[in-house]
Amino acid sequence: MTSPDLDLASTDPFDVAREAAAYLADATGVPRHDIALVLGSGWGGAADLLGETVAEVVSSDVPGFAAPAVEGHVGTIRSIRIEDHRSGEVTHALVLGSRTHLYEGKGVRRVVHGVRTAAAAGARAVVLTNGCGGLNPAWGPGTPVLISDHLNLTATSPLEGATFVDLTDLYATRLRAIAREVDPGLAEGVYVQFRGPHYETPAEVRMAGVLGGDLVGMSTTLEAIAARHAGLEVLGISLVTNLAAGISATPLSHAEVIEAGAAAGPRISALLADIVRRI
Ligand code: 8IG
Repeated sequence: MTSPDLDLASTDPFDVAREAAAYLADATGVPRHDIALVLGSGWGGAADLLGETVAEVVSSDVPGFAAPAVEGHVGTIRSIRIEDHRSGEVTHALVLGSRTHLYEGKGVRRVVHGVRTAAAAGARAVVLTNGCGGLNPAWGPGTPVLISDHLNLTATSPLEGATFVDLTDLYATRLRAIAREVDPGLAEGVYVQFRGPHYETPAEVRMAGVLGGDLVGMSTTLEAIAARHAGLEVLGISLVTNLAAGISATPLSHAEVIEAGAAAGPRISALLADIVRRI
C-alpha cells in the first residue's frame, strides 16, 4: 500500500485516486460507493441522518489526502448505508467530512482529490455542499440555496492540458429538480468562487453581483469541474451563513458563520438526507 502522503505533485492524480479508492474499499469493506457527499461549513451534522455509518476512516490515512488545515480538527471519511424501506434497495454513500481549499496552497490536485477518489470508488453522483456569503438580502443566515451555475474566479482549473469539458449542465438539472421535489421553496443561485482566504471587499461583492452572481464562497467550483470531467452528476447546495460584505451593515465574523451553521444544522441535514434518498 502506498503511503498516505503519496506525492500528488509528482504522481498521476488519477492513479492516486485509484489508490485511495482501493484503500477505502479495503478499510470500509464496501467495494463500491454509489454516491459521494462533500460536507462544507455548517453541513457537518448531515451525515448522521443519512443512514447507518458502516465505517469511518481518518482522512489523512488515505492516499493523497492531506491532514486537516484546522488544528485539532480530525477529518474523516465515512461509509454510510442507506436503505430505502419501500423498495429494500441499498445505496452506499461516501461522506467526505472535510475538504482541502485552494487557499491552503496545497495545489489544485489536492483540492479535487476527494471528488476523483469518489469517482474511482464507483460514485455516479456527488453532492457538494458549502457555507457561503449571500448577495440577496432576503436570504438570511441559515438559508439553503441550490447552485444553478458558477463563476470560477480562481484563475485556475483542475484539468490539465488540452482537456475540453462541456459545463453547460454542470449543476445537473435533473438533480436540482429532485431537490425541489423535496423542498419546492428552495432558492437557486449562481455561486462565485474567490480564492480567499480573506472575505471579499464590498466592491468585489458588487462586482460579483454585476457579473450575475448570487453567492460568494471559497470552494466548490473546481471540485464541480473535476467531478464533471470524471463523469459524475453534480448537485451543489450552499448554506448562506452570512450576508456578503457590504450587503449588511455589520462586518463579517467567523463566529457568525459558525453560529448560523449550527442553528440551521438540523433543518439542512434533514433536507440533504431526503434529497440523497431520491438521487
Ligand atoms: I461561510 O462571505 C463563508 N464563506 N468568499 N465570502 C466568501 N466565502 C465565504 C463567505 C463569504 N462566507
